[in-house]
Amino acid sequence: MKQSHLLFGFTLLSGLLLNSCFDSKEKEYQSTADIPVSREMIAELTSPPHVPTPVGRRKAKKLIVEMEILEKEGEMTDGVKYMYWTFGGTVPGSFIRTRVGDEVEFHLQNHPDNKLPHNIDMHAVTGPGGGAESSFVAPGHEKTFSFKTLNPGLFVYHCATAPVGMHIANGMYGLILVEPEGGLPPVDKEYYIMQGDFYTKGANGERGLQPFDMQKAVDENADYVVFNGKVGALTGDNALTAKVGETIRLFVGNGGPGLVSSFHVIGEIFDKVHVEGGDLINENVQTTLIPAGGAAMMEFKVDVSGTFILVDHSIFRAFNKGALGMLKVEGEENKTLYSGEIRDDIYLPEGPGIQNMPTTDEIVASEIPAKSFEEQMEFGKQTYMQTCFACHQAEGQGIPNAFPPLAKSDYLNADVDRAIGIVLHGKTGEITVNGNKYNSVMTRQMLSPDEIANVLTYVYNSWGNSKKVVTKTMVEKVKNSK
Ligand code: HEC
Ligand SMILES: [Cu+2]
Repeated sequence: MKQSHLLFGFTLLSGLLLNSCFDSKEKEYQSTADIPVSREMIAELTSPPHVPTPVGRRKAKKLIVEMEILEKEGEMTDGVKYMYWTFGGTVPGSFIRTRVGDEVEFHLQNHPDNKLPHNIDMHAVTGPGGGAESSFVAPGHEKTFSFKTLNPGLFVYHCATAPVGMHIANGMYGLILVEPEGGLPPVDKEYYIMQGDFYTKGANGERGLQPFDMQKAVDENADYVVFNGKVGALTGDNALTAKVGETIRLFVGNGGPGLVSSFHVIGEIFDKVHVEGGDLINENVQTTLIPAGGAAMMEFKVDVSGTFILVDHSIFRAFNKGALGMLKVEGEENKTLYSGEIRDDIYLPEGPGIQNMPTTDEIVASEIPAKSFEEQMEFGKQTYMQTCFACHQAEGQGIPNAFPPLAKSDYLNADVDRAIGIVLHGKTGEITVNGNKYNSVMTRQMLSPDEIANVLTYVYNSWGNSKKVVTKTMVEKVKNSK
């Protein structure tokens, strides 16, 4: 059938019968610009990490999008507030899901309580400024414009009001998906993630309402690099979830404004990546690059249970600036695919071959026991710098969301025997230290009772802690009580 026939039939009847006829014939259009739209539909918008229902086999429609801009205070991390500028009240902004050929009627509303004018530039738009020129809207006003989605793919949208960098840095970005005709192949779970870098007057972790720092932004010297607008948006109770055997699709964008993301999921391999959000599919990818103002779609099947950590593999951003999320996969373990630790052996290249790791009972202090408090402190500090430092840091300050502080730790100071037990046996499960929750793993430390007594004495007598002295006898008592 020719295009003119289709259009003719459509205007005459637009009935079910003809709609199903379009299903098979739409591909015959010369260009996506010619795809006709049938009926109107209000777009479903979702806040991250959720995405709207897939388009499936629906026809191209006139799709009404109503997006409200809200300037509102939020929390960057514990105790740190930030004035976010948002599309739809969240960072990133509401997810918009369209299909190729849709005619999007976009209503951009600037809430009357907002202080500034804004607009929107959608990378899915073919037209001047991606819509920015037609959508510049003052507080208390609404602007309407429309566009046709010509190219399938995953696209970034953002505010483009001067100073553009500042509007983006404050959280004004999101994703708009244009599905191909017939929709993307179905998967079990879909999630929406967007990275962004934030620049605050105070250093990372400095409390209070933090204003935007223009100079740091110009220097691309970010204090926070985060997924979904804040530290911890995708960790702990907010973690993404899945079940073993499911296929996951991630829609990942990067709002920037400054930094490029090396997106990686620790312990997973992307079966498929829609490179840069377009049609090109790369397979079996470890880390995919997401440019500022760009996006990518990844698909992978989760075969093994456990917690998988999402990071920007510019790794200090993950562990020190917040670019860390979690995907918790529930289900059966699969020992064939991943055994877990099988054995922990001592490796001595010049020794008598492989032996089993001694239990703490068999560990004998290599050094002469400390005779005084000063010696305990000295030896304890050595052990601390060799053993504990990597996680709990030089001044016992820990690392937010990963390693709890030992400095002024209410948890530590409340119970000496419990602290001894943690160093003896390790610790996992949720604990609260100074009001913050941690749910991680501290492995068993291979230390003698003397060394444990010294290191804990050092910890208790440093950084504002309760100045307890821990003796070898106390350590042995805890050890034998189990
Ligand atoms: C590999 C990283 C790592 C190392 C090394 C490590 N810890 Fe921990 N530690 C942790 C984690 C993670 C937790 C929290 C565990 C949880 O969430 O259940 C923790 C918790 C603790 C706690 C209780 C919580 C608090 O902040 O008071 C104490 C006490 C502690 N560690 C002491 C030590 C000492 C002393 C050493 C060195 C002998 C040490 N740790 C070495 C990671 C580590
Ligand atoms: Cu703006």
